Amino acid sequence: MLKILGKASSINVRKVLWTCDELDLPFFREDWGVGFQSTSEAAFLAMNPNAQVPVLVDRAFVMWESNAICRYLATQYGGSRLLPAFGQQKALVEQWMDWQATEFNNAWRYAFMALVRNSPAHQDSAQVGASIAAWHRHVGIIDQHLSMGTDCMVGNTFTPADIVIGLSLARWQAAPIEHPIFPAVDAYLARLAQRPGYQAWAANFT
Ligand SMILES: N[C@@H](CCC(=O)N[C@@H](CS)C(=O)NCC(=O)O)C(=O)O
Repeated sequence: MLKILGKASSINVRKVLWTCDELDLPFFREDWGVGFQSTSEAAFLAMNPNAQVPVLVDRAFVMWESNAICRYLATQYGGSRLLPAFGQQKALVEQWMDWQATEFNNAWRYAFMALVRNSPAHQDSAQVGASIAAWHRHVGIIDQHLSMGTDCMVGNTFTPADIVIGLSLARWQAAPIEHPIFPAVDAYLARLAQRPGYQAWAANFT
């Protein structure tokens, strides 16, 4: 059975858990990480030298980086169920997933750490304000994209891009900030909320 290492409170771990649910893949999740009592730090670092979760263990195969894990699972176990077979559509899925991991994530990190995690290291109000503005700007990019009339991030078929962007949008929606109105994003989140995977891994977390 697949083993997923990392706390379910981690948004990056939840990408992998939701992907498993979409593919009906049984998995075992364990709260592993540096400092976690039941593991040796050396053993964990041997699996992921970045000391971060998630880590996927698929028999003898070990990998890290949440979005890459989602793509691996879809390719290895999903056939064309989650990842489109057509090259250009698959490329667009990868485009949005890379954008989520780099541009979108970096936009909201400071504000999230300040306002939700109450991190003492993230209390510069100018940086909080800039991060909130960048957060909204990135959500606006998604809103504009979806307002062109697709149900999902790439066409009308649910893909791993919807998992990683859906989780990020759920975090934005739950954040204790004023939210500009983004009708296409609201409608998209309402569609995602129909899915058991969203209900399990996005709806009840910050
Ligand atoms: N780019 C990595 C980022 C992973 C990451 O930042 N993980 C956080 C949790 S969301 C982490 O492991 N933090 C240290 C810890 O929890 O011990 C990925 O997407 O997998």
